[in-house]
Amino acid sequence: MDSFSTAALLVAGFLFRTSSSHSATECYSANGEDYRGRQNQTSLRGGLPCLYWNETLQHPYNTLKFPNGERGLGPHNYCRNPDGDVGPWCYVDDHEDGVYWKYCDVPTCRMPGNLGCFMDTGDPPTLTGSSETSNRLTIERCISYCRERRYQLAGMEAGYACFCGNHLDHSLHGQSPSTECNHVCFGDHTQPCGGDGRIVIFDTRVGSCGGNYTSPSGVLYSPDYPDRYGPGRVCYWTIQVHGATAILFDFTIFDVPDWADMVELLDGYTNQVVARFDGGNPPGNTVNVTTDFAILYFYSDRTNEARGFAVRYQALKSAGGSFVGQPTEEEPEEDSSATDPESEPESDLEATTEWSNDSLSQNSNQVLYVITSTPSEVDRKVPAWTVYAMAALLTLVVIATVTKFLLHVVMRSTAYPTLEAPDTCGQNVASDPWVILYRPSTISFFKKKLKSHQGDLSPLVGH
Ligand SMILES: *[C@@H]1O[C@H](CO)[C@@H](O)[C@H](O)[C@H]1NC(C)=O
Ligand SMILES: *[C@@H]1O[C@H](CO)[C@@H](O)[C@H](O)[C@H]1NC(C)=O
Ligand SMILES: *[C@@H]1O[C@H](CO)[C@@H](O)[C@H](O)[C@H]1NC(C)=O
Ligand SMILES: *[C@@H]1O[C@H](CO)[C@@H](O)[C@H](O)[C@H]1NC(C)=O
Ligand SMILES: *[C@@H]1O[C@H](CO)[C@@H](O)[C@H](O)[C@H]1NC(C)=O
Ligand SMILES: [Ca+2]
Repeated sequence: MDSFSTAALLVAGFLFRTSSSHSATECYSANGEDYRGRQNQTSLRGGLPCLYWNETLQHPYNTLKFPNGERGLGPHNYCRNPDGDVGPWCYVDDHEDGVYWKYCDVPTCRMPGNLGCFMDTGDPPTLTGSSETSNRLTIERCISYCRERRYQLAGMEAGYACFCGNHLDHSLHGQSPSTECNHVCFGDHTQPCGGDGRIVIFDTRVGSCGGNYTSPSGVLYSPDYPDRYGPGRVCYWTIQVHGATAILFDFTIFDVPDWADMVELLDGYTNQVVARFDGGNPPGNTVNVTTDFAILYFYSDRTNEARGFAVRYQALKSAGGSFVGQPTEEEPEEDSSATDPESEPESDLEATTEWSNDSLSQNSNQVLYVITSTPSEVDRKVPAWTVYAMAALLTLVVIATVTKFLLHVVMRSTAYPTLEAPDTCGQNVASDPWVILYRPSTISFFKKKLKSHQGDLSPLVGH
């Protein structure tokens, strides 16, 4: 643990700067269910054209079933996520490949705080800090795991693995289309948790209970976002933008139906409440806090949790001001802890290689064997670990053997006889059941189920 705490401290001053700005994002949810943009093909580069939702009557999602624009459907062919899948998708006409729907790679649909989907070969690993695996992994669970350990970045891979770090080297780990990070989180099948050799990386400030923001614009999320906020939460965020005459707040998501839970915006100097929202009084218009210092307050009682909120803020400067309209990074990177942002360009190569050696075995293949074990067993930061290595290995072998047997039984008893993908699963069932859980084809069992739950019995699924 010590070497990692030290490493974390060493890099605490390093700032992650994304290459892309989210100022034009069209999504604030992790899975793009709020996407209402106009991309009408599965990819901007050589994608398939989407079918019109008013012409997909043989499928579960069409304008006949949702005639009033529910879930964003309408007489158009834009990518949507009407069924709580992990990303926007659309029906496509590609019967030759047996595909009838496909995920869309929508570059403009990435929630602020999601830094993107990256390659992770494990050599060197993309994020080199602590890690855990969990068959109940969600985005929030991984983020809070990393946040508790004071990391700035949290990455999810293959649906169940969580990696922490403070730095991401773009030159070593190229960015991938969002669709390659579309494996479901094992703990929440509506959230995307990376992919096979692909890691989706989040800023650990997403979903934190409180924080201090100083950049001219940004996005704040309710505690535990994108999971539901917990009971008994009391959180404060400060937004202080020097030189601003006003700060505008715009709630892009507000799902706080309980009248006993509330969100308040306060003048940071006088502590006067400027606006108060709850289930009975949701936000309508933009809120204008006419000072350079605002406080956002959130309270939840002991019952009736919900998804929470996403609120975008933008500081205004009086005539001649430089904030307004200026392209700004929405990541709240100018945190008070960051003393010298400009002196840390993206040249942290030495640091990366330096850390990669004392890192855990981050290779996905190795992680496979601890999938059903408790998270702490991955945390192999034991001093003099060589002493324990043999014992640990022995334990893992025993666990693996037992679980392999159990899983074998489970996989047999789970009745998905028509949904198997013989090419990928057939021989692996006998040789290594772990691969079954790991393979994308297995994960699409869930998807097949999701998309077919309204009576669409076609087993054809494409990626
Ligand atoms: C997609 O939209 C663009 C612009 O609205 C249009 O030119 C194009 O024909 C559309 N493509 C399909 C496949 O509908
Ligand atoms: C679906 O909507 C498009 C665009 O409004 C329209 O051109 C098309 O004729 C509609 N199709 C049907 C079957 O109504
Ligand atoms: C925000 O600032 C306050 C006052 O300076 C400090 O007490 C608090 O710990 C800070 N919070 C975070 C999350 O940095
Ligand atoms: C917010 O208040 C400031 C100061 O009163 C004013 O200049 C600005 O126009 C207001 N903005 C909006 C959108 O109401
Ligand atoms: C890790 O350390 C070993 C031996 O100290 C060295 O040979 C290897 O190149 C190092 N790997 C990395 C990625 O730094
Ligand atoms: Ca409540």
